[in-house]
Amino acid sequence: MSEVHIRRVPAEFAAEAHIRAEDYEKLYHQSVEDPDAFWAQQAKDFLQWQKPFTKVCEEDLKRGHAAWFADGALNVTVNCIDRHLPARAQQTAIIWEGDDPADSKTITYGELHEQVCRLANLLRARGVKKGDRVCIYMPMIPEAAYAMLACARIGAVHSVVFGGFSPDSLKDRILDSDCRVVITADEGVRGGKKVPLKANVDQALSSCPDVHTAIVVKRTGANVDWHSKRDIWYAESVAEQNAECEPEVMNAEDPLFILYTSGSTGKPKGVLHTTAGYLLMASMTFKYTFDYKEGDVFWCTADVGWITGHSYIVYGPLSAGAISLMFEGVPTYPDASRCWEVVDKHQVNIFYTAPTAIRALMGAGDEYVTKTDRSSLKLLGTVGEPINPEAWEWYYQVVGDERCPIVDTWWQTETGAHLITPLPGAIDMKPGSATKPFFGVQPALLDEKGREIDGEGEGALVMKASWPSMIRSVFGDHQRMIDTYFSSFPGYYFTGDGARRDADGYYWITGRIDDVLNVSGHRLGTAEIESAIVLHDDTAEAAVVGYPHDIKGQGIYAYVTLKSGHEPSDALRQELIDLCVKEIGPIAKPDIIQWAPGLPKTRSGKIMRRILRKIACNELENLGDTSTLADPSVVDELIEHRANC
Ligand code: 6R9
Repeated sequence: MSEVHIRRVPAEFAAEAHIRAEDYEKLYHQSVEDPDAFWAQQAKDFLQWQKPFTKVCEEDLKRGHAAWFADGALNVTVNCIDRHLPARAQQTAIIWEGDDPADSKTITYGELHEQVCRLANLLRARGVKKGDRVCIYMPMIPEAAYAMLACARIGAVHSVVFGGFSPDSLKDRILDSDCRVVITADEGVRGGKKVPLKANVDQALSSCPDVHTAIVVKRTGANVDWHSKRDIWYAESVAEQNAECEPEVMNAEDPLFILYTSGSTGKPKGVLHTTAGYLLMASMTFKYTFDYKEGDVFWCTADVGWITGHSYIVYGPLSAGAISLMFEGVPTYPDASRCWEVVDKHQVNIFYTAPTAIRALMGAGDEYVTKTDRSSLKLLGTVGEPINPEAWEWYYQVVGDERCPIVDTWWQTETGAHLITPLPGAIDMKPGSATKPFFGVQPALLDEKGREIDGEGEGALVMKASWPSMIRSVFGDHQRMIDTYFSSFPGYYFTGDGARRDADGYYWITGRIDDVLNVSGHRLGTAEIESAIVLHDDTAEAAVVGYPHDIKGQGIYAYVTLKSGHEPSDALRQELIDLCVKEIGPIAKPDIIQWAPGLPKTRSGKIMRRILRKIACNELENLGDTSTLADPSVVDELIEHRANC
């Protein structure tokens, strides 16, 4: 391994930080020695309760069970809005920066309160009750946050579906969680292009007869089809509603939201998060990982359709009374200076993005960065995939002028909040390492036999104890949650990632060890893409693997076998790509399709993905044992016709 360049916590930063090295050691120790006392204190400090809790944690990881603060009651929006009003009604809650650099506005906590209450009342008026599911399919506009919070206000469970997903994906998600109401917009705007959200909803809803209401924000004013029994305009309808709305009193363990994510098998799962534990960790990690101080402007570039947007655009920042910047566009539009121009325009102090964006901007050239000022920046963050040290150094030196610590935050949809991350005033950075566990988090590495590895080593990354924002269920299929996360290694939560621990106890995430791809920081199951490809009449079989991609981290490499009598062609290749886009969305577009007369299979018929991965990665010298293959000659054939990448 090349030598690791340790970046020390800058002394000036540490001096002002919420958590310094000695605090981290002490608090971490407390948090794992006496978790109940630690978390009880945090839950009192960070959250406002309508009914205090007397229980802290009940857990039995063997059954995948955890409940936190179970007899307490609170409302998330009281915590994210109402309790800030006495001091911050006039303070900005959300800065919105449109796709067009000329478009921006601010929303104060007072305005946020009014908007959320009006929409919550509208939902109630349309029959939505506590526990009902509401689908949100929106562009990155403030109404997306209002919609999430309006659900939380009345105890409805939101299911945000990323606006880049296709009508088919949207339909599957609406049906799976039985949403009866959809909140959307006429169109979205990203990078100067329009996204036909309402048309996608119309298409999806043609197969969702139980959806009785679609609330439509007018974003572009485009002409859209109208179903007068079902569709209502957002602005007109909320204007008729009362500006006050009594918050529903929620039990700590009542569901807050469902968010679909890809796994190694089958359709995406609806990860279910509950109220108090989720909010506590979103709030706490927001404050400590980003060392957020009163008045700082915080910008997370994620979409609200992903967990990062949930926890670090909406719930974390707003629960802390922070100023959260929401960006509608993309980092390269109008050009690769956009992020830094937005930083200067709104005097952003903390900037949080994905390695794929950093690599893309790095590729565009330093001058896009250096021509901007960026002196407002104090801290930088990354999330979504491992960051290669070269991109880390560029981010540190060119974007942050060697002044801003970088927090490389490891976590998942299922974890709700950061689990392994530097705390910037406390933990020295090593480029490429997510460093150390957050308070209360107890990672372990297991070998193939499921034994814990002590000290330095590499293995499957698991958690030995629950944490407040742990996944509680897979919506509609609790057993699937137990099977996916709690069965491979009984008594542990299994992350699906591999990791290495170095001599200093730092964690280095090595990537997924299951059949999940990470393409530009987006999770995709290989099985989902394969199912889309084999929907085509000409295809017999498909096997999808990842391969290293300079910008995306991983690219999608699909091996496709055609039915006999069908010939490969460029037109067919395009049809298969289009099918993936239609079934899943543009993020699932295969980068490479290799026609495969046969796939390497064991005698029992299992596809040997290990071999396909090596061929895709061009690691041909070390294919491992191929003697168990039913027909070893297919490997030579695949190598001979390997696609160039
Ligand atoms: C938050 C989020 C989760 C998967 C996770 C891992 C990868 C996320 C990472 C990272 C290395 C980091 N991942 N953060 N890998 N370093 N800092 O991305 O959630 O979309 O559910 O993806 O992303 O493989 O298992 P999600």
